[in-house]
Amino acid sequence: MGRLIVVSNRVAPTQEGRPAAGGLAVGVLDALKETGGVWFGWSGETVAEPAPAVIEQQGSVTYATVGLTRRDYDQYYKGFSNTTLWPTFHYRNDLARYERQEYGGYLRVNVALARQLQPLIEPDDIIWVHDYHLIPFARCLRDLGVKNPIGFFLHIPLPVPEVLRSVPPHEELMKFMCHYDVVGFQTDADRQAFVDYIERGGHGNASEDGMVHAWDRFLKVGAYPIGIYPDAIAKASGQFSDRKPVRSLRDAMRGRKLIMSVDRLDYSKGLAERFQAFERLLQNGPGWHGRVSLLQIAPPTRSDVQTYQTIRRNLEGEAGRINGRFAQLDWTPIQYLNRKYERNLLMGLFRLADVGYVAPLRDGMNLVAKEYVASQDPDDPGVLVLSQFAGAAEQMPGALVVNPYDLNQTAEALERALSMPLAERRSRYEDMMAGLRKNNLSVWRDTFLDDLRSVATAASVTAKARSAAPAAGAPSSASVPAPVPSPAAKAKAG
Ligand code: ADQ
Repeated sequence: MGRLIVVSNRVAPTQEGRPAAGGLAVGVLDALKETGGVWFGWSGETVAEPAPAVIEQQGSVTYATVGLTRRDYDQYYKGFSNTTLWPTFHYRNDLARYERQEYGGYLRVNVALARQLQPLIEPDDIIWVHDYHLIPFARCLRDLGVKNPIGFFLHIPLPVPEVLRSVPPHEELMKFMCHYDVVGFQTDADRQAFVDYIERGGHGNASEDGMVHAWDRFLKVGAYPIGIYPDAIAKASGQFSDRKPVRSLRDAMRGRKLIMSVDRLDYSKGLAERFQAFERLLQNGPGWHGRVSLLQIAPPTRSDVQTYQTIRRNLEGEAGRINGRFAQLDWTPIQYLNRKYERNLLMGLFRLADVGYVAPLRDGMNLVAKEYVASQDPDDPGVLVLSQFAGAAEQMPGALVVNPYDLNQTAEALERALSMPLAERRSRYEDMMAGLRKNNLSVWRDTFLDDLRSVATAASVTAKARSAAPAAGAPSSASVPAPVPSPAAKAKAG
């Protein structure tokens, strides 16, 4: 069996134990360590001149990283990826900006990265590309003659067609997506948004078995919700629950209840609304004054993008305002920390919290929701309050699901979570743990890769059959993948 090559914008820090804030990094590294393989992408450094990939072997994983020039970084990463795609895909068109030059940079970097990867690819490898930075990547590899199976997984939501169409090159982007053999989304709603775009736009159609035929391409499209390893997290949280920082927090709580939130500092995470719903809890329930605190951990990311600077200032203002309104000499309602924590320690902190408060305005999945549940003490578990707009809500029936825009409803859910009897907490926890075990991270990886292998095998069988009997004609059903000439080969043939 060939190697797995994972391609993502950013290759995570390779030193063990270093905090990796970001769900993709956490999910991909865990998945890759088990199978072994190559992880290719940006090193996180900016360089004066492009240089060949730096190769580093660590255990079963080969890291191949490249630097980006300042211009590439500005146009591809900061520009089109994070100022056009990220906000729009999270339904924040109001924060999105489109610049044609930045889109040009996005395409240029995809081509350059594909050129850097191509010499490292062996004939039996399968290639798994991740996330919105790299939508055109399969097309770029095909242009270079790469024939290997290539799959794509989108970690963030895909918006409905009306919203997607606000990105000027939307059609080209969706066409690029169709150059993959398998395209995976976090939820069925995201998968449906893609199918709707294709079908309502008259670009093609989908069949019952998940195959899509569009722009002369056949591909498999499905929902592959990302998971975690709940038992490993449960073990780590138990082991770390006695570490010094966890003990200090426990002592500082002095018997008060703890609501905890952990997110990258991002406007999609709904942090201001979260603070305001907590404020509503205190406003409507004076009995909670001095008896409950909210701990919000939110390390800054993308700090050089303007909207991220604005949100940071706003949140500091909100936390200060709410604390000023309610704080007592010996009680600060909101503790707001802008830092990363070592992963296992974070799980130990989760175990201490009575409520896991995960209320993004939009989120592809949200791993924190899953990690919080897995970190709980089975004999005395906390309660998850979860936004209906996180992909995780499709999968976590034991959570108290809220609309984060409804501050009263969210405050009521917090109140209910804080007061929930043990028997109900246990039963909700057990339901969710069963689901987390059933759909763990290996299931995510293996289901996706099995689909990628079988679609690729079916395509090559069809290709062989066709070349053996050219008169046999086109496949009789849309569910049979057709062989796909690369755009370069097509151009030659045409
Ligand atoms: P993110 O938007 O980064 O991921 P999320 O899924 O919550 O969101 O993952 C964050 C990860 O970073 C978690 O594993 C968390 O423990 C870790 N983390 C966060 N803050 C941290 C801190 N202060 N210190 C240490 N670790 C921290 C994207 C999509 C999500 C999708 C994931 C995975 O936006 O919707 O769930 O990819 O597909």
